[in-house]
Amino acid sequence: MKAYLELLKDVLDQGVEKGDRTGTGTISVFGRQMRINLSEGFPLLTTKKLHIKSIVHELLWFISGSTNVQYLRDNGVTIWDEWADEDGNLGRVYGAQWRTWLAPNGQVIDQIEKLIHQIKTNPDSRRHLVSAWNPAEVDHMALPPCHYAFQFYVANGRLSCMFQMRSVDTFLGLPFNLASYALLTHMIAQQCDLEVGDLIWNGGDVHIYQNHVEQVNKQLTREPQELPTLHIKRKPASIFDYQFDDFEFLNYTPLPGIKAPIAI
Ligand code: U5P
Repeated sequence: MKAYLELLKDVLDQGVEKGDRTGTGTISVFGRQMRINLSEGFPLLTTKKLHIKSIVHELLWFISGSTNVQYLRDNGVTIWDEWADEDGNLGRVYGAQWRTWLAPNGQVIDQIEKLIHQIKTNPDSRRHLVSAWNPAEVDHMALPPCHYAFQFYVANGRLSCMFQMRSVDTFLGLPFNLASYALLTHMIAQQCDLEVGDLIWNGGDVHIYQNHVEQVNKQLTREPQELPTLHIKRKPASIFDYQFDDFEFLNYTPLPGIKAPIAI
């Protein structure tokens, strides 16, 4: 994950001071890419400890199609709490767009089911794409999608994933997002009998919040450790049948966590 540390440095060095919706203030650059070879290890940050539980539960929750925080709360995951209404609802966020995109003719489109079917039956297709950015519903979401689209690619028996983020909280958000899409790629590869290839991240407004600069500088003094590996204990019947306990992260020995305030 040297690439991640280089990105932090790049934003600090090249970034401009920019105001933002939360009023916190950021240092920001526009347009960056990172490529991670998933066969070299699972990209969980090692220069600070990540809360793996939140990453796994959030992804299972997206895939389930749910847009209510109850499942997350039941599992001790609080990352979406700030945005939920009093009933725990978030509106038409990720789960809704991934699983129940509403077409004008009344059809309900399950993008995830379609995606897996396509990868299995027509791996060379250049249309392995899921979009969470739905202009018709973006005003009905507690938070418009930050990671708004992803595409898969199959070559030489390997599955690669490229995902797009319009807005990137490089210190707090990005490590989570990278791990989440890496996990999704491993799951889909398993379902489609493929090996994992590359994970490619594209960022639009890539920023470091002003109140994360001290933490970033601390992280930049740290040496990356060896990456962990992911072990999936069984092959569930479909992408919709994974459970939290199916995943084991072996040899994750990160340096201690670094606390930072989240901008809401
Ligand atoms: N954010 C992420 N990753 C996520 C969700 C949110 O980095 O998965 C961050 C965005 O980068 C931004 C904030 O800092 O949350 C959302 O604010 P806005 O871009 O909608 O104004």
